[in-house]
Amino acid sequence: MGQNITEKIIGSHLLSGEMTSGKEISIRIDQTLTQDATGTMAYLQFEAMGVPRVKTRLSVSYVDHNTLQTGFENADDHLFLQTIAAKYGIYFSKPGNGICHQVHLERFGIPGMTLLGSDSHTPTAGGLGMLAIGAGGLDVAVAMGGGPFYLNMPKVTNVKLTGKLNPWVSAKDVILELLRIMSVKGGVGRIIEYSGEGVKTLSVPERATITNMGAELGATTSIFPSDEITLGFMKAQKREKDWVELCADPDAVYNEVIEINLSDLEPMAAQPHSPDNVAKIREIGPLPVQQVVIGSCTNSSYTDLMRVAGILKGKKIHPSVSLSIAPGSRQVFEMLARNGALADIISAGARILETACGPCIGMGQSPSSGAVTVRTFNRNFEGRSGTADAKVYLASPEAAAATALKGVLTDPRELGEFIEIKTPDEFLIDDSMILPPAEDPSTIEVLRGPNIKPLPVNKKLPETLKGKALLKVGDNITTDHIMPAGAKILPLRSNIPAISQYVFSGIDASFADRAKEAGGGFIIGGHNYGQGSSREHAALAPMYLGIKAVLAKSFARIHRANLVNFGILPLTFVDERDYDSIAAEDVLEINTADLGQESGLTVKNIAKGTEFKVRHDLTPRQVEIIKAGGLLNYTKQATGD
Ligand code: MIC
Ligand code: SF4
Repeated sequence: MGQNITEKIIGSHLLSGEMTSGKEISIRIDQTLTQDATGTMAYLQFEAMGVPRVKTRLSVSYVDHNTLQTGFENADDHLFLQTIAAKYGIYFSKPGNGICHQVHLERFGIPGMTLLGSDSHTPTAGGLGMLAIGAGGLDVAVAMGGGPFYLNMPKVTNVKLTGKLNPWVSAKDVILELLRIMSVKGGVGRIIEYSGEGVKTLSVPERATITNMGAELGATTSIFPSDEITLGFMKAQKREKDWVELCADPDAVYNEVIEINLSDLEPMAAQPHSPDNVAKIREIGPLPVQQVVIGSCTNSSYTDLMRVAGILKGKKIHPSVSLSIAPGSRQVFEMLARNGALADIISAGARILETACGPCIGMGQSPSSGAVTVRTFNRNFEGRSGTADAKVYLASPEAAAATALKGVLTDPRELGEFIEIKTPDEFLIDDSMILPPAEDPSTIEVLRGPNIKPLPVNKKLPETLKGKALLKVGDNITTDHIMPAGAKILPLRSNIPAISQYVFSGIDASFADRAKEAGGGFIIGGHNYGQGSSREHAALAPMYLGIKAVLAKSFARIHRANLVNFGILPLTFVDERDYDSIAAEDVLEINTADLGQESGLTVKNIAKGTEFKVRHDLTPRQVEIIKAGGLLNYTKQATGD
């Protein structure tokens, strides 16, 4: 029987288990990436493992999230990251060099290889035919130390693309259409594999926009074939020696197939406050817009910004709109500057930001109260922009630029003649802001400013967990709800005692104090609890506050793995009606002696005098991790340290 691309790559990297969907497997990781907001923890964890040098083929540490330096904290973190990278054999991409996923696509991604990144949009490299997965920092640290990456073998969903995008319809519209079809939960436990005639019509950056936002489907990753188009892109990056061809066998089988005819698509937008709340722009109706932001790892490639420049050329933005643009990488930025496109953008009235995540993670450019903001990003969760009542719409760069000119949400087809932009035959290559590791590690002193606090340690799992249901939340709670980001909180990513004060602060500002006072307790969640980012702080900080278990209807993959890594039990209701029976403040008791049994656990609701069953679906290995109080304790136990 023929194989699909997923099976080919997993098969050639398989270390344990069988490729049967739902079963635990482990794979060898060729490359890792980290970004600064998750990286400091990942490297502290790597350091704690005592491995002298990374064992991957390539590991890169990027600084792109916390680049707004309003105090010493972020700059301290940058220095720590630079020195620890030099010491342990890791390449260091300096702040200003670009967003991790864009730079990795340009300079490092290799078809057929595996990449594990401490950022949920790591699947961007799937646009090159790489199996690229987002994970918590601790999983990435283990991979850097040469350890396997464990996951449940996903189902493979084949998205068959036919036809060709019409003028002014964009790669963003392809993934918005898929989000409309599948929803933010639809990709959970799945890898989305693209095939069909339509693939040939999409450039690598377009494919990367699509695989990037596969994260919003909840998918493990998304992947395109590696073909002539991939070769062309890699040639233009002077990396053709790394190219290999990779496609599914003609008789490959998939768990499910979805067909999208590219010719049928129209410009769309995701409306507040979820990436799957998708509608056609022409049907959303006249919507005055106060802000437009173009950038992020989803849509800030050279071709994206050249088209934006072409739309803006010789025109001025609408007087009531503020337009900000952040190029995805220094390569893109410098090319725009040299060919004059940047001048067209500036002349139209855009505010130019540094090449970084910036507004996407609430680092500046928060909109005004109640504003409508149209962004080319991948997430529009409530409050993520830094303005609690802002309304964020996600759309293509073409739609964003048209909107900036008109002052109302605009279908780019209204712009008239299409602006054709080709992928260049040669990109401008200058890797001088990517520092190679030191040849002699003993010469490097790791610099730790006062913002870098030691890792908190967890205790072994007690036999009885007793505490209050500290908070009850609904479906689709994001990691932005659990552990908010933004300019004020992000600088505390290396300081768990300080950042834990903000856990759930947008939902219930008293949460952290109540949790501390009660000596910990439980969180009650709905479906898809923990969707969104890979930030392990959404597990680590609750752990620090004494949270012992989360009882939810279902979990998002990365967050569930992070909970396990930090010794917090992820439990699901056997009967979802039991969710309704719990009230906030109820005292619950769970006996964990049966953790190893298939039968699940019993939860006593002391307040109500009732009891109900929950499942944990942990593998035997995960049971041991939870019992030890998390993966670090477990690894130390296993190695006898
Ligand atoms: C995000 O887009 O939410 C982030 C910031 O890139 C996160 C990582 C983080 O929280 O540091 C992600 O997507 O994993
Ligand atoms: Fe950065 Fe935004 Fe991409 Fe996350 S989604 S990596 S914050 S640009």
